[in-house]
Amino acid sequence: MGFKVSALLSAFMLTYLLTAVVFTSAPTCQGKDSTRSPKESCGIWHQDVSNIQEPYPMSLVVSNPYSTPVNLTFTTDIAYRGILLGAMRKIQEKNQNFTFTTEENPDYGPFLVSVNGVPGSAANHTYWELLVTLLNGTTFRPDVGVGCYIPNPHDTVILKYSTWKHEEASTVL
Ligand code: B12
Repeated sequence: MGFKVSALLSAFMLTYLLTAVVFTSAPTCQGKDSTRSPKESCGIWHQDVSNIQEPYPMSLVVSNPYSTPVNLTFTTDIAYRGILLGAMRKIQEKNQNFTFTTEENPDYGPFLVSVNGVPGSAANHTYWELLVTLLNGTTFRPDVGVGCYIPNPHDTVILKYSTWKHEEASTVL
């Protein structure tokens, strides 16, 4: 009888000890994570925030020689490496005196059709030209449209109501 009781007690103690060992050596969050990528822990993906970049400022000038005033200037913050179209939408949301429309081109994305109610016209050879003045004062004509251009910090983007010459339409513009 005494033997049975001590055997039972031993079995109980063994179970107790084994349980403790199993639980303490189970992969806790910290234990296992040290061998994993720092971004992943306990099956949760942690964003590496050290790499997130701040938005930056840019300006937008609407330039139409047939309007008064000729130039209207707007400013906005643009998401890190955000596209010009996004900045234009932000400006449109916040300013009553800036509106624009685009038309989707199957090859090149959005074509800027009108600004502040003034549309370009194939018949009159008019269009909204996209120009950019960099912080260093250099002005250039991007070789992509509003859906692809990624403004640099402090860019001044100019939407200029312009005309194109007939022969230009047969060259690379
Ligand atoms: C003619 C032409 C224009 C004319 C179109 C006038 C017209 N109604 O015919 C005008 C002067 C308006 C023009 C403007 C621009 N253009 Co352009 N254009 C061309 C060109 C030389 C020929 C297009 C063509 O007639 N194709 C034949 C017809 C039958 O095909 P289509 O699909 O109907 O052509 C239409 C489109 O090409 C569209 N279109 C023309 N340019 C652009 C630009 C963009 C971004 C979009 C979405 C559509 C578009 O207009 C054409 C007529 O409807 C091409 C280069 C080439 N050799 O192909 C550049 C080209 C298409 N244009 C280009 C660019 C960059 C522009 C501008 C953004 C330049 C600027 N910085 O202002 C602006 C557009 C601004 C805006 N408002 O969105 C680039 C596009 C590259 C890209 N990946 O985005 C190209 C490829 C030249 C280049 N630099 O390599 N363009």
